[in-house]
Amino acid sequence: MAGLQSLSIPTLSRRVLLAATAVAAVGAAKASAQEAPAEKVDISSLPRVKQAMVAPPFLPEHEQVAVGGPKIVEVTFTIEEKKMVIDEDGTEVWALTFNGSVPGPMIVVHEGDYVELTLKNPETNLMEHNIDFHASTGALGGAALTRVLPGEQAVLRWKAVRPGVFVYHCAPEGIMIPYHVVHGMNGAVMVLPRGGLNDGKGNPLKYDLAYYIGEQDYYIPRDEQGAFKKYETAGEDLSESLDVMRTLTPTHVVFNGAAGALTGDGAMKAKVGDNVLFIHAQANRDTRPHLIGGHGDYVWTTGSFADAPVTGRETWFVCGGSAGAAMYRFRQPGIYAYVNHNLIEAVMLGATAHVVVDGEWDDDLMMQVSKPGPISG
Ligand SMILES: [Cu+2]
Repeated sequence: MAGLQSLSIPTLSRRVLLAATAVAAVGAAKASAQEAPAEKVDISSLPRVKQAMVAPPFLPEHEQVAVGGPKIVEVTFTIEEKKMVIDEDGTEVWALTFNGSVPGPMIVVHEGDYVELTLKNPETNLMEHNIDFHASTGALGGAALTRVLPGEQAVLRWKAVRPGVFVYHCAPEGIMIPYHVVHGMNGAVMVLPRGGLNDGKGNPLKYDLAYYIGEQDYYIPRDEQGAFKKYETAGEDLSESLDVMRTLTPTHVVFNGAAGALTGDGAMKAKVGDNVLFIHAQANRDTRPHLIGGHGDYVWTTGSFADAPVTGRETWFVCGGSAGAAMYRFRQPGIYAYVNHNLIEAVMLGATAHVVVDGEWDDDLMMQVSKPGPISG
């Protein structure tokens, strides 16, 4: 532990982060001058609901259109430092996780609701952790208020004032910020408009299914022979990991924690006619989702539901440190590959998922006019 602590850069990084916060505070003051003063809310009068977290690629049970007024949505994350296998060759990482999954579970609320998170860091863990919610406002996204050592817990409440899909991640201090993020400690929140999604022209958009894809870049150290190294405990890879991270060249780019996690038995499922919402989060690195054989009918490429979605996209951009959402109604059955369309990352580094779609084939949309055979003319 002493070794881990001494490698952080507390003073410098805190100054940089606090300076950034001060700039943000000035911006916020300017913006609020143009807005109506916020109504005082009596928190104690709001109903409380517990949201049970589920592992990705699934979303917790939720309504698309809010029922009733604002609520306090209570969620619990238990931090787990755990060894995970991340590819078919048995490559390992000591993942730092919220609730044991990479990415962490998705939280779904409506604009105007409050998220009340209990963050538990069991004493069996070795490191300090916290959480920065990009959807929240103030205190480094909550990171300054949620620093928990092993054996501690903290409770953070924040108001969901911006509709959209947003990343959250651990952000302890200095070098530990990227280290924790590239060891899996990130996830996403969806803040739905109270009336549900819409096309920006007043027409509601409902999904039949929703899936949550967390893209993770890993930087696994190699030994002299070029084989990926294995370690006995979480954090033991720190200095070697930092050397690989400095190259900015990931050894793995995967969906839901491991290459192949969303293929085969883990593949996403849908039927022809289903309107499927795909939420794609990347806490650290730019990406470009593409559904091979399909499209993005409606795409919130920046993740903001305050903006109208763009339509009819082939590939969309999700910038590092954000989440994006895309909706597609499946027209044909079959196995679709959902990829990061840097195809080197998709095929060689692991960023491929599958969607298995049942239903009737439509010859009008596509047919094989003749099978491959000898050239006849
Ligand atoms: Cu952490």
